[in-house]
Amino acid sequence: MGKTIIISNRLPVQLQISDGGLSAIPSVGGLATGMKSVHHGGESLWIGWSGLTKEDTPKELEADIDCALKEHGCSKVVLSQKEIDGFYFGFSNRTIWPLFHYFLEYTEFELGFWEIYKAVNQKFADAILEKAEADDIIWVHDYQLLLVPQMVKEKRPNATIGFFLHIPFPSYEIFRTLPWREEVLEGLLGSDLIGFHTYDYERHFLSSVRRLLGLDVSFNDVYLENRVIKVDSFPMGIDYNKFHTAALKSSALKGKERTDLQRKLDNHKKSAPDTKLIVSIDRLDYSKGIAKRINAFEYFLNKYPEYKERVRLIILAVPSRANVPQYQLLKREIDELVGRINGELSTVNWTPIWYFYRSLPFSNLIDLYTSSDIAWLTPLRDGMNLVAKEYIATRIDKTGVLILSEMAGSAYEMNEALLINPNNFEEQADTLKKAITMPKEEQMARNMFLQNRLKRYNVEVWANEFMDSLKRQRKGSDDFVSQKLNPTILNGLQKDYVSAKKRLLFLDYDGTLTGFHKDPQKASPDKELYELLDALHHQENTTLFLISGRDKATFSKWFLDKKYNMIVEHGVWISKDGNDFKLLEKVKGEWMEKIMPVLESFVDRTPGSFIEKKNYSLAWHYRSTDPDFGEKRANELNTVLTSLIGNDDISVLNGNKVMEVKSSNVNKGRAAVRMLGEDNYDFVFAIGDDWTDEFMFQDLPQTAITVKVGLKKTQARYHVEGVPKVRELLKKFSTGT
Ligand code: GDG
Repeated sequence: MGKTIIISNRLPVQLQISDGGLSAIPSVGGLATGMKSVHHGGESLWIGWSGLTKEDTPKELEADIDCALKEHGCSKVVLSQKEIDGFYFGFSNRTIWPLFHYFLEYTEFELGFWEIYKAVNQKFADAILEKAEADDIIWVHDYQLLLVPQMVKEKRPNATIGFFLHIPFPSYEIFRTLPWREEVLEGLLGSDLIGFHTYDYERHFLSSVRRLLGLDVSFNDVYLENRVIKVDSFPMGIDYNKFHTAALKSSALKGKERTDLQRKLDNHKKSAPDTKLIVSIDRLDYSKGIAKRINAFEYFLNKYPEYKERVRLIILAVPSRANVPQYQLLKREIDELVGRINGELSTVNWTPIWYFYRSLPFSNLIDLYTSSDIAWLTPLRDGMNLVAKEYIATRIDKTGVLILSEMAGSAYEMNEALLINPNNFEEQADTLKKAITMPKEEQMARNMFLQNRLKRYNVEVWANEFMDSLKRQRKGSDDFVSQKLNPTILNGLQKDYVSAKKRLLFLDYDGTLTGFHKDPQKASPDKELYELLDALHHQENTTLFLISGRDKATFSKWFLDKKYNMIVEHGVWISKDGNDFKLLEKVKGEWMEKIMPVLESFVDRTPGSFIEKKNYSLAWHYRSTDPDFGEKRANELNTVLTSLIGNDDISVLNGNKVMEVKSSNVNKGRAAVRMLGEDNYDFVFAIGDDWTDEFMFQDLPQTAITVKVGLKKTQARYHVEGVPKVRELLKKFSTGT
């Protein structure tokens, strides 16, 4: 196994230049800590931006910077101020961030930002391509690098690539407003594994993939022509021990050993033992709901005035993205709100809100967590929210109440917290009261569960689970159920073909010889296909059958004068040597009158679907419907039909975006076996793409060469990737070269 390459917008080290000297200090952020188990020793490389623009990097320090980064297993991507403005402050934080957090009103669709975003993503991809070797594992992080997976995959189809999104993935209705939505999805689909914090983000993503790209999705697998992509949720944890141990250590410090902030908090608690401290910590970002929280606090104090002078809200807002206008406005709004409320409500002994607009050292963060009776976190939308988890981890005596927004990803795992809707002030006011008056035993009981969970599913487990899943995904694609028709096998098959005395070929049509079309009538054969079929058909000692679920009128139109042998409607009709179709199986058709109205009612209720009436079967096509809706209706129809047909001799076939009702005694397998019995064949070949072809794969003898088109589970011995590969294979047979 090769090395691991991690890619994120920022490197996990801070470069500092002072007095012409250089230092590189490891960051303490969640991601950097989480990746420790993955990024260690000489087996891993982290690629990202160093934080210094090209303009800010003194030429004479370039080599030193590379050297300092190398010591931390890092390699830099050089970005100019213009690139940072367009890529980071522009597309990442003025388009993707607001859009993915459901702030459509703040979302800017600027072509200029998009162009720079693409170019910078290419820079990151090139940096990976320069360093990556064949068996390396590549893990790309977050919304700044959505296009990188595809850019790497394009050049290195065999690379193993994972992607993790740290922010929400919005619902289809929001995502589809993005002018470059297809490119973004395709960028992500360069990955082999795509991870999200929650199942909801995962299903939103899958829904967009189906609706916008029309790709097949089965459970959490996305099927491309030549590979399968796994999509899964991996809720990110924290470094539990780090926070818990820091809290233990800080509580053991005495007098002057304690930090300044801790001593001030201690004094405050001593002077007002009944006052409850409520803390909230976030980056200053509109998604975190800080302004709403302050308003809700005022609402609470007005609704329950008895708590005036008995509670205090500490707000730590960490400066963030100050170059983006929306953040500057938010800063002003919060400054004004805090000023107004403190101005209106303060007394000689009491200021309702303590507001810090800065970043504090880790030790002070611990002081705030451990000294606060309540943590109140009200994001309007948050991918995960690690602060909620950190607060719980620092509660060494298990007391403390966490009030958490339902809109945070972490709310899914933290059911024992008091969950609130941040837009509901009434509920928040009542919840604050509940938190203030919650008995210690209840606090401890709730936190015991939370702590156990956070301890178990920590950030290291998160990173390892993602990596294990990515490795499994890579292995999985190597040993797929059927064997891939690689060049060696293909050459072997060709040899057998050439030396065979009598050959029998069964070729399915749609999805095998030609691609799908929304209107089945438009999927007519092209010139290349006719030439290929002619070549096979005219070969000596070769019996070729087109075998399809199609109706005989269409196939007569397309192929009768070509004199190819044909079996249609899954085995009901047969035509040989250009003769008219004859019944191959005795079938009843009376049931069709009863089933037709049922299908018609489904057509009425499912826009885009239609019925294809064949002589002995009825097919309900739903390829042109909304994919989610179509699947739902197909399930419904399946239930209705199976209850209707009971023990009758008819059955329902679920094909590729089509449900077909037909006589049970008819299928492609039965038809193929009948043809096989007509002569002594020593080379039998069958190829097809959907599960109606599985009957052939099952029923033909073991010696037959059976080939599935696509990557779905199959009874066939081999698989090929798609229509172009099928044609290549048949060409090899037809030319004998
Ligand atoms: C994104 C997603 C997702 C905060 N103030 C200080 C400080 N912090 C640390 C906290 C915590 C981290 O910053 C903030 O993490 P969050 O998860 O709360 O939020 P985002 O920064 O928005 O992160 C988020 C996350 O990615 C991970 O996937 O959870 O949803 O938006 O670790 O402790 N640390 C120090 N001083 C501070 O003043 N030292």
